[in-house]
Amino acid sequence: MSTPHQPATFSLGDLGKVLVIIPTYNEAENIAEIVGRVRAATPEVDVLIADDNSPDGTGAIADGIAEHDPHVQVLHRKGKEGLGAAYLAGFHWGIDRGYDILVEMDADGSHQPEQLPRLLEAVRDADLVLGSRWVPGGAIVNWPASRKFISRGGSFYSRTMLGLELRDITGGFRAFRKETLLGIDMDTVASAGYCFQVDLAWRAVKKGFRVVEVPITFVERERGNSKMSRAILVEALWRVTAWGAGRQAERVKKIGKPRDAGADAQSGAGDKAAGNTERG
Ligand SMILES: Nc1nc2c(ncn2[C@@H]2O[C@H](COP(=O)(O)OP(=O)(O)OP(=O)(O)O)[C@@H](O)[C@H]2O)c(=O)[nH]1
Ligand SMILES: [Mg+2]
Repeated sequence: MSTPHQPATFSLGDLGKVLVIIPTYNEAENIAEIVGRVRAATPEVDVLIADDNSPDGTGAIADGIAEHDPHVQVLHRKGKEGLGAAYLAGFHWGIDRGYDILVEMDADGSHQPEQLPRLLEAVRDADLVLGSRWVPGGAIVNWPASRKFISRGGSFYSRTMLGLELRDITGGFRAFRKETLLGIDMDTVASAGYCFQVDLAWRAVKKGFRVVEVPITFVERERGNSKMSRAILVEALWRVTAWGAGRQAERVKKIGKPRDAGADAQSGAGDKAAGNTERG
């Protein structure tokens, strides 16, 4: 790997039960390594591989890993339904089994398990922690300038349209308290690619949850194929635009009304949560 691995000195302490959910579609070349790294970096956490019946046999490899390690489980899903649907199924699976913290992590090595302790430390004092490429200390390895521009631009556009102070709103290396997921009506979240991540973070801020960002070094995948597509990008763009327009319409409606104490309290909660993002 291009970045040094840290020793496994992290201890969960009173954090509760932690589940790292890894969604997979055709990650046969990556799954064993990533699970091994998670287990080495954070031996107390459990791993759930949520596989969408990958044609390359990822599901069978995952079963083989689970057979030898009681900390690893596999959720076999019928077929490819997108990253968001796999995560929702994983969140429900984990909450039903008593997990307190649910972590999102890609299988392709872009999210480094050795940095998971940072997210887990931060979630002791937060409701949602975002691994962030765009806060001081955050970095990206092996991305062309064009890809960085799209990611930064996407976060900037979402932040502006939705009135958020978060720097990296499309990233997918995150730690949620279960109460956060239960509090944001997660089953109605827009379920494709980047929208899914934007929608989850935006809902958490709107509900007044404490959302913080911690710097991560994101490493471009070295093996296997990306599932990112132009369609996912275009969907994110139009959805964020529609959400932003809806938000502006709400604000205009509120300005037209006499002052309403309930509305003020709600916007205050959102401001407080967004302000907390500065701490990360
Ligand atoms: N279960 C499931 N997992 C998926 C699906 N689509 C993507 N994934 C997984 O989600 C994670 C992120 O997908 P990537 O293809 O790496 O997408 P990305 O990180 O946005 O794009 P790249 O930076 O180009 O790799 C990987 O672990 C994929 O295997 C899906 O439909 N179902
Ligand atoms: Mg990737």
